[in-house]
Amino acid sequence: TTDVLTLGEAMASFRVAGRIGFGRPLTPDLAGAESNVAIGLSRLGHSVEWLGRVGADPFGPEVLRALRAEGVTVSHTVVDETAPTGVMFLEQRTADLTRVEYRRAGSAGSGLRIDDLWPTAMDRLRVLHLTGITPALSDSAAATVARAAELASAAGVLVSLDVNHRSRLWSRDDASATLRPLLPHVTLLVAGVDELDVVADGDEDRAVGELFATGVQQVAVKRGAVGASLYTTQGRLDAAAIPVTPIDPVGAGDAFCAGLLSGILDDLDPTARLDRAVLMGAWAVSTAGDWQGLPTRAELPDIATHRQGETV
Ligand code: KDG
Repeated sequence: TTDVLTLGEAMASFRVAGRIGFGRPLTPDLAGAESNVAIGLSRLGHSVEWLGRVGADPFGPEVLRALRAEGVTVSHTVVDETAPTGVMFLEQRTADLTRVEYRRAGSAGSGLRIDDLWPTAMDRLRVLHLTGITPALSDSAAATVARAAELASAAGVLVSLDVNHRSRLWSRDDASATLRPLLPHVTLLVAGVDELDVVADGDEDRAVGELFATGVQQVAVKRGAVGASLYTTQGRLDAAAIPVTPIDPVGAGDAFCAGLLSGILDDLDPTARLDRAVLMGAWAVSTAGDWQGLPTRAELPDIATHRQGETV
């Protein structure tokens, strides 16, 4: 059985150290917020399926190969013969500043549609993980996210939504108008501290109260290098970030989500759940790539227990 289903667009990403320029080497790799979460969960030992569409170009099979190699199920993924796999470019300007350029309008991934959900998709599932990126891709992708959320909540599956606002894809107002109607189906809401206003109004306390009033049961707030908070019906918990040397923060939020969901799947209490999320975030920040440096379950605690420069 599959514990977690996630859906979205997985892309080929091309990274450059420094600025993009002719003659500068680009390194191709797999990117995509939902596929990053899927890999994070798989490395922690959970069974996870990713659903999406890729093109029949050199990138599509490579995306699927990378996911399979990470133990992620891709058996319902559609290969679209008529549209290209989405592509993105990442300029790593400094250790903690990365600029992104997308080429994903009209991509295969953005063609995700309700028919791609199969009738038994929610059966025996424990978690459906969604992000605010997928609904930004197209009307059909937004409709698919909405339908998946409805089907999952009706089936008693925990629905997690990471707001993941991408200003290069849509405005805050558009994101608000599309994401707020999903909230009655959402169990766990994850947001950066500056993203809460996409889904609720007022300061943090009020926003969290508003989210709980829609039926959300857990709210995780990411504060980058400061740490994170988890609000549950038992109140607010704070965790400091683990001090690490930043190498590449891209993917930290996805790793955080994977840690939180892993804690939920393992029935950890809220404190231990938040700790696992923070550990995962620290791994992502202090290793290169979106997901490449994520830990196995056995390695997970090492990031908090080593001394600087220590060889383990
Ligand atoms: O969270 C990391 C993602 O930003 C990256 O992998 C690509 O999904 C992506 C996006 O849309 O920015």
